[in-house]
Amino acid sequence: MGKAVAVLSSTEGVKGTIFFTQEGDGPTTVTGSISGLKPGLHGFHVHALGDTTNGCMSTGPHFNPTGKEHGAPEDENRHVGDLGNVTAGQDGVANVNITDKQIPLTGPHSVIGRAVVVHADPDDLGKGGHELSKSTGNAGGRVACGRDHWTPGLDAVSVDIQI
Ligand SMILES: [Cu+2]
Ligand SMILES: [Zn+2]
Repeated sequence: MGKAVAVLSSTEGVKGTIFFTQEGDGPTTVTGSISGLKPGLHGFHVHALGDTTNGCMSTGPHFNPTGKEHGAPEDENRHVGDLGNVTAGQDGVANVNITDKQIPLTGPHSVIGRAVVVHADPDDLGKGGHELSKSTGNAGGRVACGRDHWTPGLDAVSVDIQI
C-alpha cells in the first residue's frame, strides 16, 4: 500500500493536511481537511509542475499527460489532475474525501513531484461556457499550492504550500 501526506499552509491562513492512499494498482483515496477557506466550492487540482519558486504561477497548467480537455473527475475527457471541487462550510473548513483512478503514486502519471493547487472559486468542470471552462474550469485565482515530494523512509509525500 502506498501512502503519502500533503501538508498545506499559506500566508492567507489556509492550511490543512491531505492524505493519499493507493493499494496496488487500485484507485487513490484522497482524504483530509483544509481550513481558512471562503465558504463554498473551490477548484482542487494537481498541476503539472512541482515548481513553486514563483508561487503558484510556476506550477504550470493542470497535469494533462494525455492531452485531453478540462472536465469533471468522472468524465472520460478530463485532465489527469482534475479532482473537481472541495466544499468549505460556513466555518471555512473543507473535508476532503475523493477516490480517483487517475492519480497514482507511482509511474508516469504519478502525482509525486507535481503540485496540488486550491483555487479561490468553483471549478465549473468544463461546463460553464466560459472561455476558460475547457482549460481551467474558470476556477479563479490560485489560493494555495504546494510542491509534492517523497519523504524517504516514510513512504510519504509532503506538500509545502505557498501563496
Ligand atoms: Cu488548479
Ligand atoms: Zn483541468
